[in-house]
Amino acid sequence: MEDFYIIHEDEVQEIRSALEDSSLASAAEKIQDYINQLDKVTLNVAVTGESGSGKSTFVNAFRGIGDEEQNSAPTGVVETTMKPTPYPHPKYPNVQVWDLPGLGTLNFKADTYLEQVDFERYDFFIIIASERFKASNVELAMQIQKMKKRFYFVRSKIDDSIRAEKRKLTFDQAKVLNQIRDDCVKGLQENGVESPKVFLISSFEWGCYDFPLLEATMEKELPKHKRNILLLALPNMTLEINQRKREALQADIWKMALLSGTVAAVPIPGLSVVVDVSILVKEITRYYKAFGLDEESLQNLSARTGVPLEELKSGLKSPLNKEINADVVIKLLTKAAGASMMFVEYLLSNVPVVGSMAAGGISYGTTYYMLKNCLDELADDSQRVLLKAVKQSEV
Ligand SMILES: Nc1nc2c(ncn2[C@@H]2O[C@H](COP(=O)(O)OP(=O)(O)OP(=O)(O)O)[C@@H](O)[C@H]2O)c(=O)[nH]1
Ligand SMILES: [Mg+2]
Repeated sequence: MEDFYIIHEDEVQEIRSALEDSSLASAAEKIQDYINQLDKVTLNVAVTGESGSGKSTFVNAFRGIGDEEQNSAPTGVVETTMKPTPYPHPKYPNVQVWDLPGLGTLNFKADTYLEQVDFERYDFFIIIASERFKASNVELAMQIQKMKKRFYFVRSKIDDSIRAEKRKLTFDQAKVLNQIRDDCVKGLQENGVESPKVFLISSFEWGCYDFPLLEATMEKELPKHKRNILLLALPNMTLEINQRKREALQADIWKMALLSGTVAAVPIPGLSVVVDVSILVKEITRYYKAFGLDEESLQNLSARTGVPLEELKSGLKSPLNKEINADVVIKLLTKAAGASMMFVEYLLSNVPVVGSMAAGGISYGTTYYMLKNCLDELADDSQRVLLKAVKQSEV
């Protein structure tokens, strides 16, 4: 059987323990709680650093939008922000990126600065410098540490530094990046940070340099229940993020299949499937949102990469890009019912507890199979769009 059909062992264990220790109804209730919580998880990211270092530009890039849109943080030669300003993510409003006043603006003293910006509120801090890190950056980092919060040193505007160095005949990108990194690390060490890590990024070339590493590090260091929201909210700028989004969403499929087959499930005429279609519509919409396939996200991607919108859209193959509603889901279930027989058999033999479920293993298997197909279709579309964006903008 293809890999496609195989459920991961962890997942089988999770399904077993959800169903074996309790009734189907209470397993469904637990899943419902989990889903309700998903909607409530908040993430507050603080962006700080010297004036002009690129804080506001970073805030916008983080949310996948440009610098000149309606809800963008103002960038460039503008009056510096005097108080912490929240910028909600356009699609995940529970994710807020806070543009903090630059160090130096509030008559900065590291100990009072954190009080002034309400440090308790943030999950972690990004400290940005566009040159070497100064003593004030370090002082702030130490205070943040004392408050038991995390921070990341980010050296911005790497594209600028690379462009300047490119004029030299002996240009070697890896070498230049190492020099910048070493210089930042040295500056931090001189100010008393023991083994500093510095991420080199460009807010204009979000998928390049150390951004993927920064993303992976932030995610790893967040508490478990906050990891997915960070991952799903991030702009789809690298194949790696795309793949990890796919995995994170896939890990929820069994829960959605189980839930949709219990609480408010009704028989679908002509099918041996009992399901609550609205849960499935919501879940597939969640995929669509996470992969940035909507018009607005594609427009933003086009603006950022300079690849024409139509060119990006030519990567969209799934009919789900046109509409996701109850009729569409019922059609997909009908299709899946015909094609999922082998999968259902596999499922029943590997996860026997599913077979004894009140709503029946067939319903569960069909729904699982259908969601997995939708997820793969949308993830593949998003991957194709991303490859077009990357390929063309590099030329
Ligand atoms: N090339 C390049 N320019 C950048 C980058 N990030 C910011 N800039 C530019 O640097 C300038 C200052 O950026 P802002 O984001 O406004 O900086 P800020 O830290 O918010 O500034 P204040 O709010 O005044 O403290 C703007 O002209 C940006 O376009 C980057 O990654 N690459
Ligand atoms: Mg600013």
